[in-house]
Amino acid sequence: MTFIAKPKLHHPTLPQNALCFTRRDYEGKISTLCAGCGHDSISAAIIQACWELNVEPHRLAKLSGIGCSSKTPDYFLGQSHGFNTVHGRMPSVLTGANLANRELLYLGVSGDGDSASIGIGQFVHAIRRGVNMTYIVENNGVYGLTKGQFSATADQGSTSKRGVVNADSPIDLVGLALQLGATYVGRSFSGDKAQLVPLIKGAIAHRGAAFLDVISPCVAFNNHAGSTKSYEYVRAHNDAVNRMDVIPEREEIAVDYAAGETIEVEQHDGSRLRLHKLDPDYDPRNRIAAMNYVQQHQALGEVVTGLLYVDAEAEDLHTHLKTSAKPFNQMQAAELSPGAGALLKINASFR
Ligand SMILES: Cc1ncc(C[n+]2csc(CCOP(=O)(O)OP(=O)(O)O)c2C)c(N)n1
Ligand code: SF4
Ligand SMILES: [Mg+2]
Repeated sequence: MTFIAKPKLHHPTLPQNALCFTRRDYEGKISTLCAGCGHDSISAAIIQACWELNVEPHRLAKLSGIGCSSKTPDYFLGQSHGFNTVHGRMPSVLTGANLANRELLYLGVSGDGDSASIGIGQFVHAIRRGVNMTYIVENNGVYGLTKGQFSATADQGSTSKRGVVNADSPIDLVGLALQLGATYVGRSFSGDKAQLVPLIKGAIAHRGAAFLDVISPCVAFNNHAGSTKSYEYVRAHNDAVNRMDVIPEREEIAVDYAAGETIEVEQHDGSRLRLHKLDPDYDPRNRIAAMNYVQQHQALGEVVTGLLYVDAEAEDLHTHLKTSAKPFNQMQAAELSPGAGALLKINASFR
């Protein structure tokens, strides 16, 4: 993987978070993506979210597949654990890592090609199992790295840079995630940092499968008239249902909206999601209503964004499997291998 290291100089006046880290401490190497690529804005939003949440870099594991989007973990959180897996295989590697050590925060970064084509089987199972993770798809409607072929999320009737019309129906990853039981689902736009940063913070604070579909224009292959994933199209058709603030435990609420204009959702870690309603009828606590709303507005050509669904009482895979709370790397050999007697007992229980 090509990369350029960043100079280590820090300006002494840079603001610090509660851990005395500046934003620079959450950066990675210099990006080699095309200037203007939406993916770089998502990296910046991840850096901002982790800095604001006071995430200890060594407590986070970032995993990805293959693609321009999957290269981005090299460009943020340079002091965190990282695993650039095989094309479409990030979800199973993330699931395995999570089962071995539940004490880390897991961030999966993928592309629409990586997750909606070769990796779709992996994507759906990680979501339906409720793996505790933040899963971000940087969705540009094309395979950017391999020169701009339509991906499975490209809208029917949208055109390629050369004018070829896409005849296939698109896969809507938000609709899939909702149907599969994801317990935190959002959609955003790489060009809307004010919406994206709190969505990422809420996803990291969420326990369970958190999925974010982030429309991220590919300036090299999919930013022309006729594309539905261009900067211009998304700005013109963005239907934001809410705006969110993430309020850490015990912190005062800074902005007060009138009654009826907000919904407050408390998450298991004590943080509160404060949702300012932009559509007065939209309630993100209702999965079926969310599915209907997204489908109806999509049919009108709108791009529905915001926190679309949240289940604050969500459980995760560890709860379902009743796994040990102790990470494998803290167990001694005797705990990891209870011996032949224990195996005989397990075998006997199946007879
Ligand atoms: C097994 C395998 N098949 C195909 C490829 C070729 N390949 C590399 S990236 C890619 C698609 C990437 O698209 P996407 O996930 O949307 O990422 P983007 O570059 O658009 O961010 C493909 C098909 C590969 N690397 N490995
Ligand atoms: S080819 Fe597209 S997705 Fe890849 S870096 Fe360039 S603009 Fe971004
Ligand atoms: Mg893509």
